[in-house]
Amino acid sequence: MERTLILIKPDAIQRSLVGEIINRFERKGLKIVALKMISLDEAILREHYTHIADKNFYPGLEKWMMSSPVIAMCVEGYEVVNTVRLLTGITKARSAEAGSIRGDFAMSVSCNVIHASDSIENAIQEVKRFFKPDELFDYQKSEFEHVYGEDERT
Ligand code: 3AN
Repeated sequence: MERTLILIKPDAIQRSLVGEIINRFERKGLKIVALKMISLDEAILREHYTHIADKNFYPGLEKWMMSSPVIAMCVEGYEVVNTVRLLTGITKARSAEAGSIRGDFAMSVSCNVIHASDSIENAIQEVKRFFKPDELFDYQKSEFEHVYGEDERT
């Protein structure tokens, strides 16, 4: 089973959307294997956003991502990286598909409520970046018997 990283960003914290967002992932049938509130610093943000660190909007993004704590989550499921991106919606939230998290809860390109890993390779790196091994929990979720077919559960 794949694992992926989700960050619930400062706008979602300020707008009291944390429960609503976690609920979306739970209702989809995903398994939460790690969850914590953390404050980010320049170093971790520069590493996390290497691909956009040279953009003119980066200093504002960095400042904003440090403006409040964020919630970091790791969820597990069959082909979950792609599923979580679909549930997230596109970067420009006001054009994101209705029914997606950004489509339902945000209007902005910068304040777009959550981050979700965009590939399996990045998910592996990002989960390691935000969680120590002992913060990730291996356990059986009995619900999986009803969420997946037998061939999808291994
Ligand atoms: P995504 O989060 O959809 O994968 P990325 O990786 O291109 O998008 O961008 C990372 C984050 O940088 C976005 N979630 C958003 O907060 C911010 N961002 C991206 N593009 C812009 C932009 N043009 N102006 C301001 N902030 C942006």
